[in-house]
Amino acid sequence: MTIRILLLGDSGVGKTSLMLRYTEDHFSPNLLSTAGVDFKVRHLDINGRRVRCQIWDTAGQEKFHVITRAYYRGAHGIALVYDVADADSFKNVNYWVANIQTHAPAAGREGICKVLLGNKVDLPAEHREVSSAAGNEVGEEFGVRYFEVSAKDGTGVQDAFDTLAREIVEGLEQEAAAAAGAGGVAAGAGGGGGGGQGGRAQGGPWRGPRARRRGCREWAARSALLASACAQRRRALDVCVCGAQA
Ligand SMILES: Nc1nc2c(ncn2[C@@H]2O[C@H](COP(=O)(O)OP(=O)(O)O)[C@@H](O)[C@H]2O)c(=O)[nH]1
Ligand SMILES: [Mg+2]
Repeated sequence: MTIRILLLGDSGVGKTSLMLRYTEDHFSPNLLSTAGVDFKVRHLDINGRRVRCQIWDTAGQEKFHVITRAYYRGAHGIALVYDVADADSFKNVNYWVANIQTHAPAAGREGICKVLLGNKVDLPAEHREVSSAAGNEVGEEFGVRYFEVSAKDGTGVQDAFDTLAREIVEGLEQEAAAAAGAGGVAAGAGGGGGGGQGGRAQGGPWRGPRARRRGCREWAARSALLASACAQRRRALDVCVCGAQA
């Protein structure tokens, strides 16, 4: 199974650093611009299931507040980041939540799992501009869990992303189980429709050159759709168009 988690938040809050800490367990104080890096992967074992967890980074476009639909496509979760030593980045959490509401595809908008991360807690107390209590409060306001993290020394990073990944996987499993429960009805009633979708996904355009060009992104969105359509069929399709095993 592949899940896709997006990083979101103001420029400079440490999104790229968090991605590198979680996927490669290192920190570089002199990160160059992230242009060119789409995502990095960490493999997880959740409830006995192998999960390929993609952490997607912005490519600097957040600087100009131009995160649009394309970035949200196929996302299962969002890690919304601010810098505890930068009050403006904390105020902008509201902006990013609104951005999700505006640009995330309607189907994912409500269901998408989110966590709020207050980064750079390694900094000395005198640099801190946002208290833990304020972070918690905003987390509660938006109904998301709040974590204090540091990409620099690693504090809380694994816990935060692991928690988000688990929430996503368990949500998908529940959806799949619910769909499987109603599967007989759906398959029977859907008949040609359901079968047609499966056939297309197995042998049709999703494996052809066009699908290959679209890559994993499209597949992730597709796989989320299929999860709710038919759990069994989805298992059979858990091979990505790029050849990677989900
Ligand atoms: N002290 C400290 N600095 C950090 C931390 N995370 C990132 N930084 C620094 O903050 C700056 C911006 O980080 P970056 O990951 O590029 O932020 P992005 O623009 O959100 O991707 C860089 O100078 C990082 O070295 C952290 O946890 N602690
Ligand atoms: Mg960056």
